[in-house]
Amino acid sequence: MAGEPQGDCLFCKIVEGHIPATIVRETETTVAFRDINPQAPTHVLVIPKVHYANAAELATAEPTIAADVLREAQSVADEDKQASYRIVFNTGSGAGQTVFHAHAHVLGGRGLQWPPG
Ligand code: DGP
Repeated sequence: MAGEPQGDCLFCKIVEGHIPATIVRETETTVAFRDINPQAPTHVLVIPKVHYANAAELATAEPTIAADVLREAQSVADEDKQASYRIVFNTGSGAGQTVFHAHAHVLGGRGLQWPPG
């Protein structure tokens, strides 16, 4: 059920500590950890501890936690001393989403092209 831990979800397993990750920040509602396949010097994933398939579902069900994710993205950038950064929410497999637990990519530390690929 949405909002509940999913046994087959990789990011739920990271939240529960069953899969190791390089955690950079943790709050009551979120975890931030370095992406296993970094695309920039700063590439951190900020996830809600609760399971929703994507950012829109999270924002609809838990708007306060969705705001927590955005606030944590800024904190990650601050900790990595990135004055400029990009937040990406891939939504749907056609957009490159591979893990269906809402997550913000926080990217910084290099020039970022626009439009993104
Ligand atoms: P997306 O493609 O938007 O669903 O992003 C999923 C990201 O998750 C992708 O950039 C790679 C990252 N990732 C996948 N598996 C792991 C893992 O086991 N550990 C960590 N730290 N990141 C992972």
